Amino acid sequence: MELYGYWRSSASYRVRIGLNFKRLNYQYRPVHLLRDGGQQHQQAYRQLNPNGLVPTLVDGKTVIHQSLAIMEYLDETYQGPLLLPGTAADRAQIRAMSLDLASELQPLINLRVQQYLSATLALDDEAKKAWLVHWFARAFASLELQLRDHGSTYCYGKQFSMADACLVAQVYSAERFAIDLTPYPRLQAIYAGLLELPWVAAAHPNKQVDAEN
Ligand SMILES: N[C@@H](CCC(=O)N[C@@H](CS)C(=O)NCC(=O)O)C(=O)O
Repeated sequence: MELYGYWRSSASYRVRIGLNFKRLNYQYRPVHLLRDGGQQHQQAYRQLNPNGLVPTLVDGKTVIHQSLAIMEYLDETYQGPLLLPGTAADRAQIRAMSLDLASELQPLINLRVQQYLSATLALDDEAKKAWLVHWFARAFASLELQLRDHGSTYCYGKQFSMADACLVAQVYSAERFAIDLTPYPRLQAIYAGLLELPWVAAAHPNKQVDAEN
């Protein structure tokens, strides 16, 4: 398999965690989101991912975009520990938490949105920071309540799941943007524990071949 990604892309980070968790080997193909005007916009890459976003997974003739679709594909195609374990109700809860992070929050803080805020709406750095703080606070306040009801070591139940991959990647982004995490003690505790897991540690942005630390 080949994974097209970018070291500090949260969506790529989620999938790296998922691949490592399932102990699947893959070739990592870096796509630099800033260099050359953004390599995600180049024609050759757009043929793999019409959205011009990372990640994209190539598995033989199968090409998949959207990190959550990729992780569900891995679960349904390859043996090993499940990213969506449990009953239908458990899996629905795991999907709901994952979507809260990957589909409600992350698009609002994505590079192309940040670029639009600056270039088209002419927002300055202070206004852009206020935008980030607002959307992170709404999403993380909701997540903190869900973790109170469903989480302990992990986001949901007693097993690692796709929701944990999403949490790690989104909290990493929050740290990058210097978001205050003190109102979310459960989130912080679960995040700290997850970072110790070997399949999470190996997926960290700083450990990727394209990292620019
Ligand atoms: N919903 C998509 C989001 C993908 C996405 O937003 N990727 C970002 C990096 S985290 C990206 O490629 N941004 C490039 C850009 O905005 O031009 C997924 O989960 O795969």
